[in-house]
Amino acid sequence: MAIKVYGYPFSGATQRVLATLAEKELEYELVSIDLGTGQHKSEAFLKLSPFGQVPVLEDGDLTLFESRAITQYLAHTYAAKGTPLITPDPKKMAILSVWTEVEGQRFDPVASKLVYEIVVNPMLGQTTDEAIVAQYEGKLAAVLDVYEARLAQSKYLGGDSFTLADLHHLPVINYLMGSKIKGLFDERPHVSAWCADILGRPSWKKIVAMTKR
Ligand SMILES: N[C@@H](CCC(=O)N[C@@H](CS)C(=O)NCC(=O)O)C(=O)O
Repeated sequence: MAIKVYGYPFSGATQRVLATLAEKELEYELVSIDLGTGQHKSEAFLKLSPFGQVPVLEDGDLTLFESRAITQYLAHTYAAKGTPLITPDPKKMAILSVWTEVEGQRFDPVASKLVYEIVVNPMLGQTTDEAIVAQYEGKLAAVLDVYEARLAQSKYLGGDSFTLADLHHLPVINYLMGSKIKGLFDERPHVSAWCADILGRPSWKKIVAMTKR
């Protein structure tokens, strides 16, 4: 049975899963869930995703929610296909896991808050709270200082090659690059080079093109 993704093209979490499928060169069917009409809170969808959020992945008899759990499942299950987004070496995998945790625990809560204030609120006709933006800019700068030090020593966050630790950042960085927050990435040379590298991957360009249709 083909892989199915229930998602919304503008959802960063959905894009994270689609980018992984593209890197793994896997075919899939995208089932559109319209967040605008509240389809994600319907009784039918809550059976797949109990918190009423996209994305959901179905692969045969397995149903998963939480984008980062889905990317890990895909990377392990289809290890032999496409880009190896994880490593079989336990020590290298532990380091990679440190940086996937850093993305989820340190980067995402701060960076996503900025995406909501600067990108999503204006789209919904709501105002941006500049005090919150200033506060979270400071928090993101502190996280990016750690990234700058890491990337001065390692080409990618998780190690020598592109892995899930880098991929998980793509949707949120892509949104912030179109905003005034771009400067925080640009002023750190190693972070800036890393962003250009990962955003320039053909797999990611495919996802961006899809959301512009
Ligand atoms: N931790 C979840 C977050 C998923 C998430 O926040 N999805 C958003 C779209 S990006 C959503 O469905 N929002 C609708 C809602 O929460 O009601 C994941 O990574 O999958």
